[in-house]
Amino acid sequence: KYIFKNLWLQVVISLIIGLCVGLILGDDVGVGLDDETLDTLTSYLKIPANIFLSIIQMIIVPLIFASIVVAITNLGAKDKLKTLGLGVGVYFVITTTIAILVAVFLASVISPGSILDLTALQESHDLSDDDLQIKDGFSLDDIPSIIPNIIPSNPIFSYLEGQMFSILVMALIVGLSMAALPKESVKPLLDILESIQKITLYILLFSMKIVPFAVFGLIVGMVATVGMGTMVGLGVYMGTVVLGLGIMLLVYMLILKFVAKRPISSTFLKFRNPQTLAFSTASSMATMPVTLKTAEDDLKIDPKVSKFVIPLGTTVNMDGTALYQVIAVFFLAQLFSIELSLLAMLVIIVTSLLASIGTPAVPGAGVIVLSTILVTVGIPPVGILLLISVDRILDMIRTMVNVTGDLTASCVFDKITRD
Ligand code: DAS
Repeated sequence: KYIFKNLWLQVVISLIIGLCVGLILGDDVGVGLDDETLDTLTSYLKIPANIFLSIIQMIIVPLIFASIVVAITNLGAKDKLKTLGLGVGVYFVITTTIAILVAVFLASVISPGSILDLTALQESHDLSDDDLQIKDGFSLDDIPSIIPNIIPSNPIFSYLEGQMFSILVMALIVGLSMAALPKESVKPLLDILESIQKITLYILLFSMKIVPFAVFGLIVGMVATVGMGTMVGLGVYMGTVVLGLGIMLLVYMLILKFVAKRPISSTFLKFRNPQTLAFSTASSMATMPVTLKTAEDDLKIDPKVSKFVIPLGTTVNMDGTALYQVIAVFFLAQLFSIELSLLAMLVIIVTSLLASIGTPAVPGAGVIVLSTILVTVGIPPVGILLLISVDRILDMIRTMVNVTGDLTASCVFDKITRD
C-alpha cells in the first residue's frame, strides 16, 4: 500500500527492475536478444513513455502561461509592500542568476553529456536523424531579426508552433500589465488563469502515474542496447547537479554571514525542519507552513517580512530548480551533440529564469517545465524521459535548496527592514 501511495518509490523500483531486465535481455551479461526482437520489444515498451510525453506537450503551454501570469500578478498585488516587493524581486533575480551561472560553469567544465556516445543512444531509441531535429546554432548577426521575433506578433501561431520562449515573454508582458492595473479590473482573467493552472496541474499530476511504466520501458530499452554506459553517463550528470546544489548552499551561507549578518552554523541549524520536509516531500508548497513557522518562531523574523517573502519565494524563487534545469539542458545538448553558441546559452539562461518563475512548487514540476526549454533549444523531448528516470532524488535535493533560498531571503529582508 505504502509503495503504491508513493510514486517516487514506484519510479525507483521500476528503475531497478528495468535495469535488471535490461541487463538480462542485453548482451552484456544476459541472453543477448537479436536486434530484430529487441527493436520490436523496445518500440512496445516505449508506448507509456510516448503517452506521457504527449500529455505533457498538450498541457505545458497553458500551464506555464497561467503559472507565470498568476505569479507575477500576485506579486504586484501586495502594493502595501511595494518597495519591499521590488527589492525582493531584484534579490530573487540575483540569486537565481548566480544559480544559473554556477550551472553553466559546472556543465561546461564537467560536460556530463559527453560520456555517453550518441550512436548507442540512437539505436536504443531508434532515434532517426529527423528525430534529432537539431536547430542550427544561433549566430550573432541575426540578432536584429531574432529580438523582435521574441515578442509573439501572432500569439496563436506561436502557441500552435509551440514557440515556448515567445509564450514565456508574452506571459511576462501580460503578467506585468495585470500587476500594474487595479485588481478588480483584472480579476475575471486572473480567476480563469488560476483555474487553468489548477486543471492543467491536476492533469499533470494524474499523468505522473504513467511515469513508473514509462521509466521501466525506457530503462529496459536503454540498458539492453547501450549497456551500463547509460548509467555511468546519468551518474556523472547527477553528480554535477548535486555539486551545483551544494555550491548554492555555500552561497546562502555567505549571504547569511555578510548580508543578513547572522551566525552561519546556528542559523543553518534552525533551517533543518523545513529542509527535511522539503527533501522528503519534494514540494516547497507542502513545506511552506513549516517554513513560515521556522522563520517566525526560530529565526525571529518580523511576520510582516516572512508572510511576504516566504509565499512569494515559494512560488517564484527556485534557485535549485533553475540550476538543475540549466545543467540538464547542457547535459542533453552535449548528449545529442548540439553545439551551444553564446546566444543559445543566453536563450537558455533567460528561459530558465522565466521557467523557474512559472514552475509550480510541486513534486516533479521542475523536470516538466524543463520540456519548454528543451523545445526552445531544439532538443527532442524524448531526452526528457532520460532525465525523469533519475529525477526524483534530484527533485528532493533541489527542493531543499529552494526552501533554503527562501529562508535566506527572509533573513536578508528582515535585516534590511530592521535597518
Ligand atoms: N519540486 C519543486 C519544488 O517544490 C522543485 C522542482 O520540481 O524543481 O520546489
